[in-house]
Amino acid sequence: MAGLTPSLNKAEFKASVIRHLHSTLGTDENKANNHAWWKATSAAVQELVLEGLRKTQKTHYMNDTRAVHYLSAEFLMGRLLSNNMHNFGVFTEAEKALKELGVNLTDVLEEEPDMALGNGGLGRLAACYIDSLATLELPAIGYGLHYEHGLFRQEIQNGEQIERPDSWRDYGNPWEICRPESIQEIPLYGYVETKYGANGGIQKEWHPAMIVKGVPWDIPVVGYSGNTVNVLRLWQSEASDYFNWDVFNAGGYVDAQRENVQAETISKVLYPNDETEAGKELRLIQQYFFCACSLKDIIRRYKRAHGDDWSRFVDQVVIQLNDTHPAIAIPELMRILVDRAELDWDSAWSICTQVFAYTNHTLLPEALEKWPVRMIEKILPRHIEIIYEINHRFLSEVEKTWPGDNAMKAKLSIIEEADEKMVRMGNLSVIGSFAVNGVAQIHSELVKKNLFPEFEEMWPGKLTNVTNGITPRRWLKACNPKLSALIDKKVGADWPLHLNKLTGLAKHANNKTFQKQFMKVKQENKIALAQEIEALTGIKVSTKAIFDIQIKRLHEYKRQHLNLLHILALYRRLLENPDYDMHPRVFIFGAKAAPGYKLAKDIIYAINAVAEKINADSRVNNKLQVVFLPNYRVSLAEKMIPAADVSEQISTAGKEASGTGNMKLSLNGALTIGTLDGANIEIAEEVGDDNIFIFGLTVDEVADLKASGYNPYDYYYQNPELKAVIDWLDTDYFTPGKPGALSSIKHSLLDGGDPYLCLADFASYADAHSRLDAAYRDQQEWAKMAILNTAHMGKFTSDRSIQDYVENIWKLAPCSVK
Ligand code: 9GP
Repeated sequence: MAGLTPSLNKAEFKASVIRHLHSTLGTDENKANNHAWWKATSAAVQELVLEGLRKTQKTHYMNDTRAVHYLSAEFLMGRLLSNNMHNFGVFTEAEKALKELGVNLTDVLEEEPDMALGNGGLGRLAACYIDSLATLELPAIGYGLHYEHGLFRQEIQNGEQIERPDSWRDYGNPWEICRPESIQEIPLYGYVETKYGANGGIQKEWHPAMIVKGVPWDIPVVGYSGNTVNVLRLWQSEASDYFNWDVFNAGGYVDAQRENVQAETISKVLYPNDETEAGKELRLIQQYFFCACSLKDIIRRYKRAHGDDWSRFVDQVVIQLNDTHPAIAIPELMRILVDRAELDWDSAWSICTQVFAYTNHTLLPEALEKWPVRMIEKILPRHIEIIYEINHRFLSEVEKTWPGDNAMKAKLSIIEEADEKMVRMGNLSVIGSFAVNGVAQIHSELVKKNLFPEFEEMWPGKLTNVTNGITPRRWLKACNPKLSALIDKKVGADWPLHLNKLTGLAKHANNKTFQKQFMKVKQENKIALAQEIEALTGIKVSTKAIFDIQIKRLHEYKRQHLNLLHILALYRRLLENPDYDMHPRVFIFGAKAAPGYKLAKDIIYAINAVAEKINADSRVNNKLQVVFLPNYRVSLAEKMIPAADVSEQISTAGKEASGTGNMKLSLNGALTIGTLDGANIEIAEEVGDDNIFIFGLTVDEVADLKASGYNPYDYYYQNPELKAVIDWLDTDYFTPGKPGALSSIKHSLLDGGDPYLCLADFASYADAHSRLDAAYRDQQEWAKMAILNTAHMGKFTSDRSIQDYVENIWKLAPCSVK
């Protein structure tokens, strides 16, 4: 990999920005506002990007490389300008160039809207992975949907979440390139005709009732060092001209218009569900649409080099299914191979099962996708036949393994025989893939033990683990420049490529000067966040306080309400004893709730109500503050994470598949308070038990407690403090004049059975917080622990995750681009 030689010096950069200001934007230095500067700067960087892209594509083509195709319904990219400049090594030169033009780069970067084409962890993981793929010079292409509106913008009004449309492209996007030459046509609905050939063979022909156009938009993905520039190809739906014209000519003006709208609706919005099944027809169409476009694109590229010879397809192509959202690609490839390429079933199936690999991201039953058979029948009539055929052949294998065991067949079948017959996309994904992975060690074990134990028995070795990772370029180098500069001095500047080098910090963990430098950076980051908090909410927080941060989607299993119960307990202790000894603490939240998830929205409302009360109560002596930052997103995370002292990772053990925020916060020197869940377990292994605050029931203890009949009332009656704070929720103390406004939370914790065991873990959580508070009093000791967190995060670079995929699943070779 080449060094980070700036590809533009300051003078060249300045000239390029001015040129774009003049000739791309038609303005000049005197008139330009920050938005124009952002566009001109982006255009200057995009010139480098496109040059890299052209070279990469040519090199890959010349070398006929095997490539991975990462199919994901979500890519949570965030902003690209700063990242692209860092990856090209031109950030500093650009900053200086703009400064000479009287422009502040930080202000310019703020102009860029986040590309929020994802919900949370799964989408952001995909974004980190394509960064690493390019950095490691691996031939790869990301495929997804070009949503017109990404994840909703969250406003908080009177404490409540209000969803507003996200319009990330309203003023154009400087990075994307439309590729009309690669438009695809995608069939939908209609019927299947069976044709009998002269030799007795059967041919199936799908007569679709609708054709939709898939227009590709390419977002270049710049690897760190700038050598390889891969592509993220996102499909936008449009009405197909020819189809529309027919209807129009026949006098169906209104129908023609309706079809336009229907076609364009497909890529209109990202489903804002996280961990919940959408169960909507449009969602299924979205999934099929982007899979079908992507497969056609993959095959087009393959055929360019290999014509109609399918024998090398499995050598050239591997397709990673990011969760079950793209699982419909399996029957789609079968359809192409059997109906169009006229391969026999066994040859086609052999190709399929050597090409697909599937990542499972959740064990939550409500998140495991199922589609009604009748819905697939209606939208994709040929695919349902293929799914039945796959299932039929699979069940005869089950019969061989468990002869006569019909219960087993019912359990493993792709078709769930309920009142409403359903297609189980998880089973389809496992059956159609050659490898299946979970995303953290414990999660992968649970996938084998609880979710797919029979598949593990049938196909030992197919189920495996790849622990998630994060790109250190975005999540340390770019977002925390001060800490990065300090690290550069201690371990050299190449740690973003070799994150294990951070272990070199460990030997300085006891050094008082280094501790001071490390904590000074943290303090400066806290001051910057405090300013942001004030700007966003009007709340002035004390920067001497511990910044305790919980940022993630709002879900009961993530237990923001456990955090809230503990805040209430601290508040109560302070009211009972104004001298109650605790270091001042600011609890900071960022979270979006799925719009239809009532209790999650109630929890947001409760956090805001409690925040308002506590922040206005002088009796707490500035020891306790609570902040809910609206519209949590990638660019806000980049400001919060460097400023965190404490990282809240408090899911019920066994529920969080991995988590990746836990890695980002720890990498930036925050200490984790967390359960033994997901990747927390591996973080604890890396940083050591002395440098993390673990609490709560383990996975096995959770299972035992549930099996023995968990009763939250036992904990409620046994712990007077817990009882008091839960009862508080029933009063109008936090919602004057509106008694009962927070009662739904109490109800879910008691009569609702407390499905995520908040009450069972409360005492242990509160105890861990007391330990944490005591530890913070010893600033040297705390600094040491924080340094050791950063030092031991090497394992969690997404480069390592990608390397694991490459070696164990994809079998890819890097291709160096000169
Ligand atoms: O909930 C998991 C989260 O734990 C994990 O870190 C992330 C990336 O693997 O995926 C999340 N799952 C989903 O978003 C939906 O299955």
